[in-house]
Amino acid sequence: MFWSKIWFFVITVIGLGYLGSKPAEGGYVIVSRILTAYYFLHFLIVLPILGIVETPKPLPASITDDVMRKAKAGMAILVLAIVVLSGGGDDSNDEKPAAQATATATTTAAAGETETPTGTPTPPRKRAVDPGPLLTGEKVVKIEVDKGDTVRFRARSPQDDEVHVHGYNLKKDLPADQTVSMSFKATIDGIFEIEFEEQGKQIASLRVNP
Ligand SMILES: [Cu+2]
Repeated sequence: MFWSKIWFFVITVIGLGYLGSKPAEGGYVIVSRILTAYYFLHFLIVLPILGIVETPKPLPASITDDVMRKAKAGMAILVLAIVVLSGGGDDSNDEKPAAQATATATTTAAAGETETPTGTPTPPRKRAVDPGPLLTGEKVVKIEVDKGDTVRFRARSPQDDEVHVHGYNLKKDLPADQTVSMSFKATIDGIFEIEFEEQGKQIASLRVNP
């Protein structure tokens, strides 16, 4: 009883919304008046009367029972919907997982090959060497090592230049916009300038501790 009234009310509200966008003339006005009357009727008369005349459903044994029963029904509908949707989908959906599975299988196999140690005992894999700071000349980078260590850095310049490590008197060509790596053993202790030779710009300060 109540639910049928609810739908009447919903239709009334939607109808009023629609009519509100129409010009206030002719049939629109008449229908609007009827719907408006029903709108107020719903609150002022229908609802109070419903409270008196309608017979409530029997109380469930417990709230949990009732909720669980509805939840189960909801789950059944959800499962059904998923089955229908997945079954009704286009074929590309079916192919994707297969392709993925193949890809996964291949990568796993590939990974397996590289990971599997070969017959000869291999030394533990060395950690990737830190290529050192990237020197661009924006600021003078401080590099500090102990004597005997390896000095590593990279340099990059927007124009052709040459990297010059003073003291060690090492030079390396630096083509424009190319990152050039340098590494050498720190055999002389002291503080040395590293610069873009052509630009006469210091890019790093190398400190070799004795
Ligand atoms: Cu120089």
